[in-house]
Amino acid sequence: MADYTKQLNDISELLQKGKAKDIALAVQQALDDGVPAGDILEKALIAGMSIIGGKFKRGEVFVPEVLIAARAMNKASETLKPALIEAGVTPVGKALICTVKGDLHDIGKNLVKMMLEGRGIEVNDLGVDCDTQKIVDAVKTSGAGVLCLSALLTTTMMAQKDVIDALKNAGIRESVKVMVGGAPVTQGFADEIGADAYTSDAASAAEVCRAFYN
Ligand code: B1M
Repeated sequence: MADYTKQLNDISELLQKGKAKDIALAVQQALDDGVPAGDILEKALIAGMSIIGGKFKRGEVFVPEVLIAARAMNKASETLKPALIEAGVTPVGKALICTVKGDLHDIGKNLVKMMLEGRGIEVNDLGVDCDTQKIVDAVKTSGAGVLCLSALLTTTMMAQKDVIDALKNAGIRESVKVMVGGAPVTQGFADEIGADAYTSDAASAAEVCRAFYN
């Protein structure tokens, strides 16, 4: 069997350095050379994103580096997508994400989204200032297994509780795992409102979310 280790490592490096243009070319070259699309996804892209996630968690890289790595990930994914579809490589699961009602902060949410995608999870982004009923409707129709709620304001974190209560009232609370996060949110608050998980950062959110699909 051919050894594509160097090519996969090079792609992972390009991702970590955020080289969006170069990574698209490298992924195309790897595909042309016969590297399986699933290996490029798992062993180069997701592996690279996990490394960045770990560094972010340890304070070794910061938001800008994560954002440019994520941009490179998106570029590489675009190139890879047709081959993945052809190879029948499907995401491990689907998640919904949004910033809750009244809250316009989206940088943290976007980071969480990118980290989830980097772990092979398909993410449907409902945006910011997201109406509670819209979230409930999306849970009903999307088939997502995990719902990720972000809140950055002490005045909006209660909207995370509103969503959980609305899911209960709609009789669909058990159909989805609810993850909460954002600067003012704590484990104690998450427990109080009946969330399934709280994480303080995007990399941990991706780890916990991925574990829900195992
Ligand atoms: Co606003 N803002 N802001 N703001 N803003 C804060 C949050 C604030 C702490 C600033 C301050 O006063 N020191 C303060 C909140 C105070 C409070 O509630 N206790 C505040 C305020 C008051 C406001 C306004 C009310 C200001 C005003 O208009 N008077 C207003 C509210 C608007 C609204 O939402 N309705 C407002 C507006 C804005 C801007 C639009 C100018 C801008 C947002 C731009 C944007 O997001 N596109 C903004 C910004 C940039 C900030 C600060 C400076 C930075 C937030 C940020 O992006 N951090 C912020 C002060 C600060 O945090 N230092 C502040 C970087 C980001 C990567 O971190 O979002 O925490 P964060 O995400 C982290 C984790 O929390 C976690 O992972 C991420 C990375 O690891 N995480 C999750 C997030 N979601 C998660 C979900 C998960 C798990 C983890 O699972 C589902």
